[in-house]
Amino acid sequence: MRVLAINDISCVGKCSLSVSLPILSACGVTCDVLPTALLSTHTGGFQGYTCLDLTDELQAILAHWKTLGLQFDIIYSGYLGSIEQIRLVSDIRREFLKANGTFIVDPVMGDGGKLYAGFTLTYIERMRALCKEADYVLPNVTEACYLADIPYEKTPSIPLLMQKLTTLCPRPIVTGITENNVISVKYVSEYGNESYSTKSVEGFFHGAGDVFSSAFVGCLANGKTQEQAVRLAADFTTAAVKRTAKEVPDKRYGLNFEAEIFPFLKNLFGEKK
Ligand code: PXL
Repeated sequence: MRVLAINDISCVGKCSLSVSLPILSACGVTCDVLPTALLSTHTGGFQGYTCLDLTDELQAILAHWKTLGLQFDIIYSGYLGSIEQIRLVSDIRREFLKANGTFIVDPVMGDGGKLYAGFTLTYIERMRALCKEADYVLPNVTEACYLADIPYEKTPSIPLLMQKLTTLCPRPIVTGITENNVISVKYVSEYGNESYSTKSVEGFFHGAGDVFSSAFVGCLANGKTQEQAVRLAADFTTAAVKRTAKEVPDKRYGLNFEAEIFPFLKNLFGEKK
C-alpha cells in the first residue's frame, strides 16, 4: 500500500508532513511525500516565520517520477500554498493515482472562523473544484462553511452544511463541531448523515486536524471502512488532545500525538471498532 502525502513541511509545530509521516509509517503504510513549501514554523500564532514555496521543485520532482512510472493507491493532499499548486494536485491525481485508487483532500485553509494567512476567496473557489475530484474531503468546520458558502458558525446547521458539501464531494467528513461538552465528526454514509462524538476539551489545539486526517488515511489504507476510520481517528485525536491539554503549555507546538500512537495501533490492529 503506497500513499502519497502532498503537504508542507513546517519544521517546528507538528503539523502537515511532520505528522503524516510518523502516523502513516506507524500504520504500516509507505508514505511518499511531496513537500509543497518549507516553513520555519506553521503560520498559526508564530511571528516572523519563513516560507519557501516549492512549486518549481514540484514540477521537477514530478517529471522525474514520470520516468519511474510511479502509481499510488492513495493520494492525500493538505496545505497547498497557492492556486497553482491546487492545479498541480489535480494533474497529479490524473497521472499518478491508480485506476481504483482513492483521492483524499484535506482543504487546509483556516480555523476558528478565519482563513489562515495568505488564503483568498479565489483560492476557496479553486479548492471547491479540487474537492469535486475527491473521494473524501476532510474540512474542519471553518473550512466546511467556506466551501459550502454559508456564514461561519461554531455549530452550523448540519443538514444544510452536508447537503451543500455533498454537491462537491459524495463523502464529506467535517471535524471539530463542538456542542455541549462533546466534539463531533459529521459524515455521510449510504444511510445519510452520521455523527461520531467524543468528549471535548476546552481550548484550541494546533495540528489536531492533521492528526485526524493522517490517522483516517492510515486506517483506510489498512482496509477499514469509512465509519471505522472516522471512529479510530477521532479516538486517537481526542486522546492526543487530552494529553496535550495536560502536558503542553504552549499549544502552538502541536499535539503530543506520539504518546498515543501505541493505543491507536492497538485499536487499529487489535480490536474490532
Ligand atoms: O495544520 C494546518 C497547517 C498546515 N500547514 C501550515 C499551517 C497550518 C495551519 O496553520 O500554517 C503551514
